[in-house]
Amino acid sequence: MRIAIKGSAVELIKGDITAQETDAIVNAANTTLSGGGGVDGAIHKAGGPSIMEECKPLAPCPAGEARLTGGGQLKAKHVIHTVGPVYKDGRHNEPRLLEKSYRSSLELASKHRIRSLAFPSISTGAYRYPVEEAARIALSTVGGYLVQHPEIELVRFVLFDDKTYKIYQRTLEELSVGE
Ligand code: AR6
Repeated sequence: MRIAIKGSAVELIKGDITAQETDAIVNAANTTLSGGGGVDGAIHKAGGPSIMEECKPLAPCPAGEARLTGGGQLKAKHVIHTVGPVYKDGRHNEPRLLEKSYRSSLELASKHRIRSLAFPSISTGAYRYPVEEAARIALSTVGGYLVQHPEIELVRFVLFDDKTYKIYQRTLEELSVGE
């Protein structure tokens, strides 16, 4: 699925973030930036050890912030590492932190002339954020940013499983209708 926002595009695909050829891919990291499972493990495995070396002096990265490294052996030239909130009950600032994590990643992209980037569904794996709510925050934050920042040409969400893809699709349809 693809929608236009002014001159830019938001795309949803099912797939593996490490295979993307966008200028940057976004890592769902943790504050230590020292690797982990899920997206984080897959990116370090596919990108090789240089990414970890570059991460060391950039840690810690508090929830909501983002850091930039090269892409090592990945097709993407850059990796934006961001840390989403661990979901407790939705009353511990989780929505604001998740929004901040998308926004910080986009701002870092703008600053470094990154034109296209691919996001995973931040916080909805090990960090247990409910996907419906996370999808709404992810898509509305990105949509709002693109309206103001035409320098970003493409934001692609790379969803790993059918269920997550379908929820993002439904949410994007609802948000587009509501515009
Ligand atoms: N490509 C795209 N999406 C993926 C991939 C992949 N290769 N692998 C998993 N997903 P998670 P979080 C999906 O747990 O919730 C790490 O250990 C996955 O199915 O990667 O932000 C870090 O070090 C889910 O939908 O990120 C942190 O400690 C989504 O990506 C912690 O996990 C996010 O799942 C961060 O947890």
